[in-house]
Amino acid sequence: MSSNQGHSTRILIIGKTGNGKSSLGNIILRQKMFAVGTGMACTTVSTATRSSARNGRIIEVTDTPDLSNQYHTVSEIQAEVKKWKGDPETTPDAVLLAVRCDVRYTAEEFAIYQQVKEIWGRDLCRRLVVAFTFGDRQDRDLGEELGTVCRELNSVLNDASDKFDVTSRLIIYYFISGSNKLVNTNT
Ligand SMILES: Nc1nc2c(ncn2[C@@H]2O[C@H](COP(=O)(O)OP(=O)(O)O)[C@@H](O)[C@H]2O)c(=O)[nH]1
Ligand SMILES: [Mg+2]
Repeated sequence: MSSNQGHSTRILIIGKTGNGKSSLGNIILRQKMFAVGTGMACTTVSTATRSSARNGRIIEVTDTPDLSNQYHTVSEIQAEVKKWKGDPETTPDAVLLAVRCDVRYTAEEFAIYQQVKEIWGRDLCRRLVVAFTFGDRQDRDLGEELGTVCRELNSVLNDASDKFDVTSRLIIYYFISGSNKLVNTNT
């Protein structure tokens, strides 16, 4: 990840292949800068950072591969997560965990999230935002849906102090209009 340039906001997107990470990155940047997968193909094979300027602020988005597809040994996973975290000057302001809201959150997804948290450390939680994707396929009200989520997803939402959003646009709005601090975009 490149170094901070004054007002830049760094956003890291993580999660399972097919959960819409690259699409989310493109929404945030408002440009098609990340290749979006089709069918079962997982296009994102390595971490990539793209940026765009908005209201005088640089938004830097890092798209990542699915750790469970791309890496097989614990040390490979540790090295990748440490790369994502960077050093204190370059650590992302927000970590968006892409979770589909139209299908069940799986134990496998939870396990990989826990692994990331263990390597990154507790500091991950204050940067964490659950970015629900596939909102267009969800016909129930999200608030209602969240009342019935599984224990694993509840635990992730707890870690994120209930910072979640369906489109990510609001999150970015707060970043560029506010003081670069993470706030609950749902209030
Ligand atoms: N219906 C719908 N499809 C989506 C959404 N986000 C992504 N997709 C589709 O899901 C597939 C995987 O998306 P991609 O962004 O590559 O996911 P990634 O593997 O997590 O990077 C692509 O066919 C996208 O067009 C969404 O919010 N709604
Ligand atoms: Mg991708």
